[in-house]
Amino acid sequence: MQAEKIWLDGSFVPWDQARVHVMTHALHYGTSIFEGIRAYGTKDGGAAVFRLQEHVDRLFDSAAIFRMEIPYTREEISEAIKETVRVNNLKSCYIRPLVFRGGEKVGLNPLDVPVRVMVAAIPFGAYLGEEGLRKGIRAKISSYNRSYINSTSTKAKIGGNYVNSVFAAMEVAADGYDEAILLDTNGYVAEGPGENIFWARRGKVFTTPVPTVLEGITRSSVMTLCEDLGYPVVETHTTRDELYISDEVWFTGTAAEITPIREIDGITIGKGEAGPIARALQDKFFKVVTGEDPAYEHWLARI
Ligand code: PPE
Repeated sequence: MQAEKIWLDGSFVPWDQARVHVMTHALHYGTSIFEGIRAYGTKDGGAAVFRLQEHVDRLFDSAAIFRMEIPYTREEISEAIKETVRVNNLKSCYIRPLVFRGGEKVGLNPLDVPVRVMVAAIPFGAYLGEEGLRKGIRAKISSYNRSYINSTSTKAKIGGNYVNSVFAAMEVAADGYDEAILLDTNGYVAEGPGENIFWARRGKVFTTPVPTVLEGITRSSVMTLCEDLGYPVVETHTTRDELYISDEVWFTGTAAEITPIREIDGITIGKGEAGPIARALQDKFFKVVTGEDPAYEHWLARI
């Protein structure tokens, strides 16, 4: 996991020199916001960032929620993202912009701590494994709940929020599962540690409503692609047992892309393999992101 250069506070530095002080506020208190973005190699030999504008907009939304002022414009950040892919000679990759309270301070109020910005891009394969992408993964409901809506913020991708995800991920990994599913504080299904969740039952497709989960950009893309395939998606709350008896369940996320779930809590979902809707969605999604579907060219920022 390494690339040549990282964009840090407005210019490129060698990977090894992109360093911070150990007393950095964000390191102690999770006072950062970030994005996860993917670029894909396209069929014409180039590369394109998937839904760049939406990711940059969400980064600025996260900053507003977390009272951080990003010292660059949206255009400058978009350009930095594309340039980071270019200078590292990457095509398919994962891009991580991070905005953090970069000054040294002990004390919780960060409003006087300087904001720093970095963009890294790294080669990246299937988040939950190639086999997981193809055949489906084994998930487990975590005993940790997704943080209550007023504990932090569900709309913002705040570094500190992810401790909740890390607890769930560690717990189910220790039990031998590939990924966690978190319930919300009312006991309804919320999302994965870094993924939204969809399920299909009796020919209808569902996903959880956004107030309790991150408003995923892959989620919204998949909702559109689902509609194209003739399955308008219903946003609703559900219980863990409805997942058990669904025909298909899958995760969506920038990192996870569209990852089928073939087992939950030891119970086989559907036929225990990637189901037909998930497979059709994957097929369409990978065509879209690699520029093979002209109808969705507007989702791509060519590099
Ligand atoms: N929910 C959560 C909690 C979440 O972190 C993500 C993204 C999603 C849903 C899906 O959102 P979107 O990427 O816009 O479709 N998780 C990022 C971080 C993963 C990581 O391990 O780091 C990601 O997929 O990039």
